[in-house]
Amino acid sequence: MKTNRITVVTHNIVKVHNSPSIDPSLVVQKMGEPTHTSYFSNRKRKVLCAAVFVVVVVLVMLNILIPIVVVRRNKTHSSSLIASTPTVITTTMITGSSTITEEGQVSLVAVKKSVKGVHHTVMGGSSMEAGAGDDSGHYLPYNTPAKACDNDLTTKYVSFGPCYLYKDGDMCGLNTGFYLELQHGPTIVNALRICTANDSAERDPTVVSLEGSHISGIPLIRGTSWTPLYKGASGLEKDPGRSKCGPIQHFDNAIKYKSYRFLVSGKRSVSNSVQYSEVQLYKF
Ligand SMILES: [Ca+2]
Repeated sequence: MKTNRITVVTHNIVKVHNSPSIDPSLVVQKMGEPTHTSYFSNRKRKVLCAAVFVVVVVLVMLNILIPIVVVRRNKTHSSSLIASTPTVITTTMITGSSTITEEGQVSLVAVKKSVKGVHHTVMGGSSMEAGAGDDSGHYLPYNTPAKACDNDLTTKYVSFGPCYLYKDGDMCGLNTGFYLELQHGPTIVNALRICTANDSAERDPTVVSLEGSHISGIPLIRGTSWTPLYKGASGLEKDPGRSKCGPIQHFDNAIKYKSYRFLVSGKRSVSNSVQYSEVQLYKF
């Protein structure tokens, strides 16, 4: 019995042995020629490859686009938060062993931390700069004008005005004060509050004034730089006690000023100076 034996000679040729009944021209063919079955297999393969390619492209695009969308949303959210941040901030006041949070209080952090002490200065007039020392026209070196703006009731500003350490009088300490430019820029101020120092109630200010200015720097020394906003009671007419704040004094103002000048023109009693632990400005 004869058997047909097929040998693969090459990748492209098939040869049939010992089969005289089969015409070799019918069985020798190129393997690469497509049959009906291989045609559909190739088509399925192509469709599958195309589908995989589309899925890969979609996944790549999602990986790129999703982070971009998230980042943009976060940026938009952050921008809206920044835009809604008020210029008036909440600050914390140090009161010895405890702290008090004040709503609506304007930060008195000054540009370049510069708080200029003045003496012999009245509302609407030019400023006479005060220095550190214990003579007339000076303030005590450890009780600087910056101590009236540091949110700390345990520190104070002591200014002699026309007097000095060992001379008391009715006018001592009057027409003194300070001015500064707000670090966070122009802000509306329509209220103020004064806080007493740790001792010497006779030095408490009873009549004060506040002025605003759109100017900054050296020209602030000119009286014409300033617009009057308030002159009147300090709120300390009735002594609230040592290192305590008086009631808030309100006044009308709807204009933002970048600089403010505070002056004292009345005090409680005979003394060698005027002193206070804090001047607080508010926007309501
Ligand atoms: Ca203080």
